[in-house]
Amino acid sequence: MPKGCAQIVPKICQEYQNISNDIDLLALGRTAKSALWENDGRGSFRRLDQTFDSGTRMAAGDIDLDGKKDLIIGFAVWLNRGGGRFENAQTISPGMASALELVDIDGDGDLDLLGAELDRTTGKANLLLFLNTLRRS
Ligand SMILES: [Ca+2]
Ligand SMILES: [Ca+2]
Ligand SMILES: [Ca+2]
Repeated sequence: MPKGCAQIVPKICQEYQNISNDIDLLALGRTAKSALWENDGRGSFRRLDQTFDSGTRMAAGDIDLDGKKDLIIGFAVWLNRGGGRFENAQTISPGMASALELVDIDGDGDLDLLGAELDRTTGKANLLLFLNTLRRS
């Protein structure tokens, strides 16, 4: 688990820095919906109204380069529209991610998605690379 991450049974939580430049929590549901909890900066968290599909892995980064951090949950892309609202822009693979990383693989200035999914029939992990087409290298 990443640094600063706590366990909320039965959900996994991971740190996510979002609206007010403090550390918010994304509670990932393995079968239930995932939810975002905003840190009020005074030690309390408020659950936002919007829910997300279930997923066991997430990544955060500014995918569309608008200055607001977006989310990948599973292989679903959620663009941050501000005010705690996220738009499901794309689901790029039906698979269940076992690892996700947003990184500018091709060096063109936008974040690309590197993922891994477990192939349950072979027991091997498939490495998946999705290039962000916002900027073309
Ligand atoms: Ca963004
Ligand atoms: Ca890129
Ligand atoms: Ca690109």
